[in-house]
Amino acid sequence: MSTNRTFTMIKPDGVQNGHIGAILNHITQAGFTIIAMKYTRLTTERAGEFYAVHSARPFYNDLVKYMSSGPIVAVILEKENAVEDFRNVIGATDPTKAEKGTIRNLYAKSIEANAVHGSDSDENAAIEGNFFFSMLERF
Ligand code: IDP
Ligand code: MG
Repeated sequence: MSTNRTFTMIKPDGVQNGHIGAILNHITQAGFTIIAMKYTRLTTERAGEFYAVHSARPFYNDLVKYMSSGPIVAVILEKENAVEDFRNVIGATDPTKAEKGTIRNLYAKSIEANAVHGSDSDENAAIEGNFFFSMLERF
C-alpha cells in the first residue's frame, strides 16, 4: 500500500545553479504540497549516513563528497501516491535518459549531480524524512 508522503532534496548542483525556485515551482505545479522544508548542509559524515545503502557502490565516495560540497534543500512532500508520482516527476537517475520535461531532464548536470533526490519507497520516504526533520517541524 502506498502512503501519501515522499522526501526530496534539491542537491548541491540544483542550489548552486540557482534552480531552487524553479524546482520548487515544478514540484508544487505537479500537485505536491510542502509539509516541511529546510535549507541546510550535510557534513561528509551525514551524507555518508544518508547514502549508506550505496556504500558498496564504486561511486559512493564521490557521491558523499559531492553531497556535502554545498547547501541543499530538504523537503517532505504530500500527494496521493507520492513516492511513485514523484519518481515520475524527477525522471531517470541519468539526466541523459530522463524523460523530456522531468526535473532531471531540465536541471541536472550529470548522473551524479542530478539536481534532486526522490525516495524510492514509502519505507525510505519515512526514514529519510526522519533523518532531516523532527515531529515538531511537520504539519
Ligand atoms: P536515484 O537518486 O535515482 O534513486 P540511486 O541509484 O539511488 O539513484 O543513486 C543515488 C545517487 O547516487 C544518484 O541520484 C546519483 O546522485 C548517484 N549515482 C547513482 N549512480 C551513479 C553513477 O553511476 N555514477 C555516479 N553517481 C551515481
Ligand atoms: Mg535512490
